[in-house]
Amino acid sequence: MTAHAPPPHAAPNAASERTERWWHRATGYQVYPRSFADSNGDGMGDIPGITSKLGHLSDLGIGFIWLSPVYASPMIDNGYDIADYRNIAPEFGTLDDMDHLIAEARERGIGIVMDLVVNHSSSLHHWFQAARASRDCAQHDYYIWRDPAPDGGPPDDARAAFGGPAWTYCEEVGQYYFHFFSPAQPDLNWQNPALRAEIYDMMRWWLDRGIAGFRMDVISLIGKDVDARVYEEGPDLHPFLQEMHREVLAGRDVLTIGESWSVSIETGLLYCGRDRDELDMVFEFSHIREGWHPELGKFAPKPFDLVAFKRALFSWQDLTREDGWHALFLSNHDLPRQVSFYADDRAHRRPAAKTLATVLHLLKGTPFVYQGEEIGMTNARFERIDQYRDLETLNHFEEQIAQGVSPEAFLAGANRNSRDHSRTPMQWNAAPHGGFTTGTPWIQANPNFGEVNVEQDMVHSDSVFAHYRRLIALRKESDLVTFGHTVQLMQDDPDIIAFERRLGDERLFVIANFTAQDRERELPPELAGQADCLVCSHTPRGEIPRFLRLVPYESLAWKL
Ligand code: TEU
Ligand code: CA
Repeated sequence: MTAHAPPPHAAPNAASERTERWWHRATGYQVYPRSFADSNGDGMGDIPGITSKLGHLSDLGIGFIWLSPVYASPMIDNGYDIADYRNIAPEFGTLDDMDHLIAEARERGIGIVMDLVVNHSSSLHHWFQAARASRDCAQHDYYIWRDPAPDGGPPDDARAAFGGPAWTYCEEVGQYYFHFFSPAQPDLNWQNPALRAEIYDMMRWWLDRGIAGFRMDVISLIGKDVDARVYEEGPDLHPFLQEMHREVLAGRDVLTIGESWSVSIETGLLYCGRDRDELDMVFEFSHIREGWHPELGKFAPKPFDLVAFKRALFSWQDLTREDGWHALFLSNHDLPRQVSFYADDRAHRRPAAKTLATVLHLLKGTPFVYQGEEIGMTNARFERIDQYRDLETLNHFEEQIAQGVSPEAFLAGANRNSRDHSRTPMQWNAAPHGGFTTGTPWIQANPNFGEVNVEQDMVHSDSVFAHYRRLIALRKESDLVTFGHTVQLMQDDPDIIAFERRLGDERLFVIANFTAQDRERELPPELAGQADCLVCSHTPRGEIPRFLRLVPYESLAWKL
């Protein structure tokens, strides 16, 4: 058992028939290492930088860090292309730095959840270097190879997620290899038992170093059948996850979160149902995809539809009412800044940032905060494509310009939804580059760092950080917030999110105005009356009125 884990005891919610686990009351915090804190002035965030900021994270009250990849990597996809699973990228530090971070975090009751990227490796991994040199080595079959089509072309016309074909030819062996992402990220062949054994061994090696669990990158791809052109949630996904549980996770009090872009309410409990012995929770994206254009994708965003967003979000609250568990998030390193995407990052930035938090943190599940979200960091608004760094944005730019999209139209989409908005340096103070580095950052800082930064936020009476701290503390104290079930109200209201949480005879009522105008709503008569205002974005209100008038982006939560 890890030091940060309190002893398990029975959950107060009899309906769940589940033992309480340490992560039920914990809030996660995602660190994107290259953009968090640079300790040596080379412009690149690093592990000693993270260790130096643990005070900030323990003030916030988080229970664990999800650390995006820090392993040895050529960084074609910023570390989601791993060349050595048992080593640290030199620009981020050493294994000793990592052990030190694990120990220092544990001192503060914070676990470290590592990113596990095992759908693919880097093409520079020694397995792939051997595999591409000869068909006769054991590692050749660690990857997915197929013979050319009769005309010499690729086996089929599958496209890669970052643009171009999903198959790349390799002269030395006269075959094509499959890569769901870039050619520098060849997919591992999970059908090979020796490969699976290597992965399990590596996972045990990390757990034995004292980490608190894994976030599993695109885990729903590992059971794929490329010949049937089934990639997501393929036939072997759940057998492999069960095997991984038996071989690695059983008997260890650690947290596992799987990332899946395909999981639905039909398949959700297959991953995290009580009797499945697979994962603890999944990152699912139905609410995120609601903000994307249905045909043209993320770089052609459509106006935000709150009703559709609520439908997606609350369908998972319903799904996990009796079984399973929900990973709650609006932001990560692949997504734009939430206050810019869902609300207002100018006139109403602080209240909007708080109100997004009020809603997410008062739902049932384990909430995740992405670095900088706790001070309301915003999208960057780049003017030129050369200010972007992300291969997804750059490759799609090339493809779409070739297809006749205008650069201005593409940039407008990228300024709304590129992955780089979440990757600009963390804004600590008003020093150059937001205090992230004394050198030149690998990607330019958001020019608003003078106004939006940790130091500034803390002195403000209207602090976003203080609001997050309050919400995170409330989850630790309150069984109602942790285990209560969720009942949505005002489903069809295009401007308001409202819901109740219920546990025994305790009730929490949450309401939020998602517009930049005042909104008045009549509330159900049984809610009106004296209540305890636990959370508010503006000023507390002593009782719940029959007719509630909310100012722009105001949110409130009362305990009845
Ligand atoms: O992302 C999964 C994934 O499918 C992304 O390509 C996603 O569709 C895209 O970012 C949305 O714009 C994971 C990691 O989170 C991401 O950073 C990696 O690039 C990707 O896997 C490959 O490892
Ligand atoms: Ca550095």
